[in-house]
Amino acid sequence: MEAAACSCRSPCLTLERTIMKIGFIGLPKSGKTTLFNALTGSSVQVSAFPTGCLGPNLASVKVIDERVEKLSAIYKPQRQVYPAIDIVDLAGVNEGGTRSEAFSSELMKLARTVDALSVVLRNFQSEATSWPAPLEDLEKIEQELLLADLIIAEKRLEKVEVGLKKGGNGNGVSGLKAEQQVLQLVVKALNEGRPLRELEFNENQQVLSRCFQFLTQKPAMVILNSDEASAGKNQDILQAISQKYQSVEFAGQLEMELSRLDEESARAFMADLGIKESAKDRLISLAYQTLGYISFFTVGPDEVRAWNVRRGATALEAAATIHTDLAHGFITAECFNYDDLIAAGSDKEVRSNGKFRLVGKDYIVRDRDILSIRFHI
Ligand SMILES: Nc1nc2c(ncn2[C@@H]2O[C@H](COP(=O)(O)OP(=O)(O)O)[C@@H](O)[C@H]2O)c(=O)[nH]1
Ligand SMILES: [Mg+2]
Repeated sequence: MEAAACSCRSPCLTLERTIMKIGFIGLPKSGKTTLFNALTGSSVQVSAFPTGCLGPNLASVKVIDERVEKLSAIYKPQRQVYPAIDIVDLAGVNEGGTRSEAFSSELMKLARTVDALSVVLRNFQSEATSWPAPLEDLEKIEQELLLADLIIAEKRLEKVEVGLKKGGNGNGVSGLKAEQQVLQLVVKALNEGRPLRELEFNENQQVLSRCFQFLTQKPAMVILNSDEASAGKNQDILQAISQKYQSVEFAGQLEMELSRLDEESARAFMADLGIKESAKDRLISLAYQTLGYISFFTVGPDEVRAWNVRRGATALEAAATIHTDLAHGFITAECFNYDDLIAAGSDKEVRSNGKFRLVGKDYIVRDRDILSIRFHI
């Protein structure tokens, strides 16, 4: 495919497509809304004191992938498309609730719809909060999530067992038995204090368990929200968290202030403070790691676009991500590597260097692959 020159101003259009939804969950006053503002450039009110029942906040952040920019410099496409991440600030649902009722059932219901949870831990003290105890808070949140899943699993198990006693309804027995078996495993693990993401379900069990949108089965990461003075000096806490979770430390308050500056002042401030990457970039890379996503690209004069698939996905799955028709009619995929393209300058050169390949549907896509799917209708 030769790079075609575009006569219009390039790029004409940039689009965003949501690829994942991340829910911020944490005890009241842990700084969820502050971080939400910092990461999404929003200005939702934050408060040291209970603010009553507010709805959850939702915003999208564009994943600015500089590789899309570099590819666009070569292909001069009509439009560039970036992935976007939806961030849900799950706060507000029970804002002001006491610690013993930190999470309402409404909040749990909403949390079930996200792809990954991001637990926000307070590691600062304010006029309305006690001395920070992030590890204790993490344990408390874990307990709440385990309990929320246990209630759902036990309730359903009871119903399934009643159904089985009644002999099921005809050919429904085997389905109920399979469900009973999964739920028994789930209840056992939860009673032992094990989050469901630690269980190794077979494919069928995975499918069954996913129907329940269990919270402890979701990929989870941790944000340690530290005060400015201690940020960067909490290795012991981060070390303890990293036994179980991918984590990152933010100075939320400072990040929110930074996000309100214009780009140039923010850059100067960050340089002064020795901050190399914005909170948004760090959260994005944490989310990719937690969800195990990699990027591949499609290129051409119409569109240069970054896509995401989970690590280990095949060319067929990548094709399905683009469009189901491409997967159904999959013939082969033309494949070359982003780094080879940048080094060579054009895909014509990549071809003549012998770095251009045709791969089959079982090919495991690598991060930075550039794919073009050949398919029939
Ligand atoms: N010192 C300090 N205060 C913070 C930080 N993040 C949030 N706060 C303050 O903590 C209070 C609660 O923050 P908020 O974002 O509303 O918490 P939420 O209830 O989890 O949404 C507010 O007064 C914030 O200004 C931080 O990183 N450092
Ligand atoms: Mg809030």
